[in-house]
Amino acid sequence: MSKYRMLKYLRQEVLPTTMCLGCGGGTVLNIFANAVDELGIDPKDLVMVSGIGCSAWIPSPYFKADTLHTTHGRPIAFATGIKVGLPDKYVVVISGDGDLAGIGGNHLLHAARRNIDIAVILVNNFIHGMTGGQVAPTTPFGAKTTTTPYGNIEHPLNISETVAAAGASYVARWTTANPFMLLKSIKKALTKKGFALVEVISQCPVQFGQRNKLRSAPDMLRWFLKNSVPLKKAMKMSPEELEGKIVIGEFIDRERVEFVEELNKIIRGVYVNAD
Ligand SMILES: Cc1ncc(C[n+]2csc(CCOP(=O)(O)OP(=O)(O)O)c2C)c(N)n1
Repeated sequence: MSKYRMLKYLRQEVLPTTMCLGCGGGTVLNIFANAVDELGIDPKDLVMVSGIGCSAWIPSPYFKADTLHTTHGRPIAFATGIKVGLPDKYVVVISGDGDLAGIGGNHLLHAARRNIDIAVILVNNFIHGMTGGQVAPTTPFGAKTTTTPYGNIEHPLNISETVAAAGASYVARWTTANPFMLLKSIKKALTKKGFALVEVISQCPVQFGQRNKLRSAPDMLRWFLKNSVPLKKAMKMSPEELEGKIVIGEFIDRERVEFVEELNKIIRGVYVNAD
C-alpha cells in the first residue's frame, strides 16, 4: 500500500501537478480527499465542477470522480443544472475567488439565495493567479498586484458574510493554516442540505506573496495565523480594529428549505394532476 493514503482518489496519470511550489491548492485537495474518505463517500456519487484558474485545477483533472471543467465564472451555473438533473449526487464546486466571486459573483449570490444543495469550496488567494497576479475583488486594501503596483485602492468583498446574507444554509471561512477546522467544515458542507460555502484563504506565494513581502509559503501561513481572528472575538471588535484581519469560523449553520426538493415537489404535483 502506498504511504500516500489519498493517492487512491487522484488520477495518477496526470501527476505531478501543475501547481507552483508552495501553492495552497495541494492542501485543499488533500483535505477534500480526507473529507470524502472520512465520510465514506463513493467517488462515483460525486460530481466535481470548476471554472477557470489555478484553483479550478484542484478538482479537475486531479480528483478521480466525474469532473466538469467549465468556463470562467460559470461553474455554479453548470453545477445547478447537474444538481437539478441528478439530485442524488454530491455536487461540489472548487474554484478561485476571481472565478466565483469576480466574474461569477452573480451566480454565487443567486445560488445562495435559492439555497440549492451544492457545496462550494472557494479558494481565496486574494488574486487572479493564473493570468499573472492581477487585482481581484478580494485583494486586500493597499496590497500590490500587477495591476495595482502602487497598492490597491478598492476595498475587498467579504465573501463569507455576503453569501451568508444571501441565504446559504452553511458558510465557514478558514485558512490553509487551519487544516483540521477546514476538514470539519468541508465534511459539514458535503452533508449539509442546501447551499454550503467553505471559503479557504490560501497562499499564492508566487503572484501575491512575492509582491507583498511574503516571499514563501511559510511566510504566508505565518501571516494567516498572525492575522486570523475567531468569529466570536471579531464580534466584539470595531470595523477599524478588523481592518486587514481574517475572520475565521462558521458564519452560518441553519436549516432552510432547499431548491431542488421544492422543484421536485412541483414536478410530482404537475404529473399527478396530469394523470
Ligand atoms: C471569459 C474569460 N475572461 C477571462 C479569462 C482569463 N482568466 C483565466 S483564469 C483567470 C483568473 C482566475 O483567477 P481565480 O479564479 O482567482 O483563480 P486562481 O488562478 O487565482 O486560482 C482569468 C481572468 C478567461 N479564461 N475567460
